[in-house]
Amino acid sequence: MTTVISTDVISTDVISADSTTGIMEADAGAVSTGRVVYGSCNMFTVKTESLPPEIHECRIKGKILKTARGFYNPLAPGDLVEFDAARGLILSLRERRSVYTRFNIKGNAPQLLAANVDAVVCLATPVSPPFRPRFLDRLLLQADAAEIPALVVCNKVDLFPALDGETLVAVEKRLSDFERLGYPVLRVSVKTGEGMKSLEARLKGRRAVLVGQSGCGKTSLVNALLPAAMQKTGALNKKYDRGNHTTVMSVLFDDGEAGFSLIDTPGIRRLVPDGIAPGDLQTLMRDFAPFAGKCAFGLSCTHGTEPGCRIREAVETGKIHEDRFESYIRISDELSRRN
Ligand SMILES: Nc1nc2c(ncn2[C@@H]2O[C@H](COP(=O)(O)OP(=O)(O)OP(=O)(O)O)[C@@H](O)[C@H]2O)c(=O)[nH]1
Ligand SMILES: [Mg+2]
Repeated sequence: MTTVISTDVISTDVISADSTTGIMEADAGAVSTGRVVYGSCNMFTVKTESLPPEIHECRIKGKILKTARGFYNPLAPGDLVEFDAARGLILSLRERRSVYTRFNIKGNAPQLLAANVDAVVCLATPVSPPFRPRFLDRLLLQADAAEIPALVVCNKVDLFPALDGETLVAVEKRLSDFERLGYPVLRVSVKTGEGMKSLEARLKGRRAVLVGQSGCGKTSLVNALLPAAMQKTGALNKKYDRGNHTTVMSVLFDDGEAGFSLIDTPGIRRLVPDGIAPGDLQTLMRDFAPFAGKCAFGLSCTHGTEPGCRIREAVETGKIHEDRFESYIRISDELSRRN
């Protein structure tokens, strides 16, 4: 069944395929290989890598394949699958080289946001919606835990003049702290085009997932960088100064010409880290790592009130931003409660 891809996707399902569904083992028929573009419930849109590409809608059913087990949703944009086009069935999932996930509290399982990506673009805004650096800490931590290179993109820099001096200094201080930690930080404006060329250059040859709060401009970025991918963008909800959750499912965009592809995701209000053991947090957070295990109480130090805590000392001497310490405490609490 060949169909035309609709880029104007409207669905109430936020990449929430039924966790009981799985992938049927292959048994017969002409097998093609394709990449998952998007999917909801038990229907996935798969694009072949042939020229010109074909788009097929496929179901998965039957026995759960090992690779799909344990996730809230069995497949994500970016997944490579074998499928039977005639029967519209996904037969098997190729091994993933990376997954960007978050922990889905309701489903009590990791939720796939994107698969087989080479970069995580963590999008932020100085204002509208407000700058939330601790949310960026989580997005970056998740990328580091998944060993996927991450970059911070601060969009809407055309709104910098609207910031009061104090807020501007606080935003710049945090952005330069991310740079100090080794994350590339790009300041861009989809509206004016500022910084967009250098972002494009960074994306060349990569499949990147865009993550960030609702309203920070993920879909606008896709529209600007891959114009063939005409997506809906939403005006900000004026009352709350935050996005309206315009995008409702993750979608892979590849116009075949740009030399890179992008996975747009729905705005995330909160990212609960996935796959991180509580004890690993201090070695995963880049600014904490040099001090990990060096406290008087070694790795068992909680960095609370213990004497000889090297981490608290690093916060006091400015080697760890106090906001990052706050992120650490909150994430550490969450991870401990779950384990
Ligand atoms: N001033 C300004 N506005 C922008 C810029 N980029 C995007 N916007 C606006 O911000 C609003 C939200 O943009 P979207 O692209 O829908 O944001 P999103 O991150 O995809 O939001 P969700 O799909 O809800 O997660 C729209 O009104 C855009 O026109 C920019 O660089 N400057
Ligand atoms: Mg969007």
